[in-house]
Amino acid sequence: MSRTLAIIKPDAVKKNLAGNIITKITEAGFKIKGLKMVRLTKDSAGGFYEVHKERPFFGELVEFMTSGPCIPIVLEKDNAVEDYRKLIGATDPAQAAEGTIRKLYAGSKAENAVHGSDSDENAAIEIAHFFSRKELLENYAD
Ligand code: 3AN
Repeated sequence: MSRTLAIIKPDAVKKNLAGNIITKITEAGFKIKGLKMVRLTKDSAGGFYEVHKERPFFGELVEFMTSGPCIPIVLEKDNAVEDYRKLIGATDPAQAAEGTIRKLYAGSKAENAVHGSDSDENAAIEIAHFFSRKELLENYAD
């Protein structure tokens, strides 16, 4: 079993798509191990996307991620990182495969409905950004 961090981004929360997206995720065999709704501050969003700090779209990305609440979710499954990225599709919804979450629900490359960790190492860092050890241990008592 491995874990990944999903985020339902502010555009999808605003469009009331959280339920549809969670259904797609659980139907694909992922177990939810942590979930909360948060409004990111600029510092928190900037820290989360630190790797993109030098990219031209960084300011826009932080602006968007702080524009409304988002829903970080810890997911567990065999091969979670890769399987979840397959489920969400390409960064640009125009390039995303049919049936993927971004093809169905994303509006643009910038406002693309969901986030997914890109490696096991980053998944651990990103999960720790939103969830304390205690929150996750409590969820493991099932
Ligand atoms: P992914 O989310 O598919 O891993 P990354 O890591 O390349 O994609 O980009 C992180 C986030 O930055 C994306 N989810 C998107 O919101 C934003 N982003 C990426 N490329 C662009 C772009 N060209 N213009 C605006 N925003 C972008």
